[in-house]
Amino acid sequence: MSLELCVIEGDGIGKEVIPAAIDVLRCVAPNVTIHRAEAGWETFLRCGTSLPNDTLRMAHECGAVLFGAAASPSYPVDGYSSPIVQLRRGLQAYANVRPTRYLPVPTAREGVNLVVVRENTEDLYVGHEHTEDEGRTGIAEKVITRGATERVARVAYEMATRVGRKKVTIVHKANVLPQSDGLFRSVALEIAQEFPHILTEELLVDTAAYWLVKDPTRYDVILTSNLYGDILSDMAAAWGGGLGLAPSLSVGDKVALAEPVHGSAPDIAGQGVANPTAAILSIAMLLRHHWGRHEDALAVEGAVCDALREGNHTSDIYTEGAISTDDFTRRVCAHLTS
Ligand code: GGG
Repeated sequence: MSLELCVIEGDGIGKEVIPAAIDVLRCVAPNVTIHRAEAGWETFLRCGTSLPNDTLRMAHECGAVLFGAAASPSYPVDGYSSPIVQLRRGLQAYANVRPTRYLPVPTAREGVNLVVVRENTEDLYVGHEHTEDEGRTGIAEKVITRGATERVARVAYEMATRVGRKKVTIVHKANVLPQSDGLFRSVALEIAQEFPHILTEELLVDTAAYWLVKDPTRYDVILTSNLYGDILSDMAAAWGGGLGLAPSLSVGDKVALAEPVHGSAPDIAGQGVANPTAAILSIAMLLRHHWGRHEDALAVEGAVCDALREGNHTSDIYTEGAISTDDFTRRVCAHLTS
């Protein structure tokens, strides 16, 4: 089968970790065809849009996308909206799967093995915001629908069933937001009934955050809405050793979008020191879940673990003895080609 991959490096360290991940992909799939496309803040400054139509078309055509990072400003810019949020919605890549598993680095916690399944297309991220009262009041609309909740819940429970996970924790704040989070809760619980072999529990998001800090090993699968999933998955990533090691895959009915959980990291961009592990492990998720190449996925994950176990690390893990993005990538590739 020929593999077609749309590659969008985006901003900042996206330009460093994505080429690294492609180098690793080529070790296991030398015939992959790469279609380059652009998106991000720099694209906006150059073209007046953060996600050109050509990019979205290419992403649709390939069906598989590797995205680096976006660097959206935290203040309103006329005509700008987040390219990654647009891309996830435009592709209807509606479930964002973010695993956190112990990796052999001193910053990771042994025994952690959880996955956050985050709804990816709605909630506050629909971006319906406005100001009133001459800018003294900011208002954002939170959208939760039955359809989007059903499909993300099915992804969570079907994945749990497929990979032999035992428990799904539904996370919401339905006691304060009964119309929106209340709908998420009731629809997720309805879907849960179709999967009686999986234990279901529910937690309010604040309690869920408390337990994620106190004992992350209590979690198996966390199913939640967009904003809570964004926050909880970054928290979880700390237990996996750090954001530099945290992969993700957004899945829909037709497409899959692999991207590291981390952002563009402007503080270290351009220095060649970014950790490519999250991007490389995102490629492994694409290999396994989208292309069905389980052996290749295992080989990539094994090579990353071997490289880390030997003590190879970038400076986000710890500074003493840290190596560059390229050197770390070479060590991973060496394990795949030896
Ligand atoms: N790779 C994920 C990523 O770029 N995260 C940062 C993020 O969510 N940015 C949103 C944006 O800048 O539009």
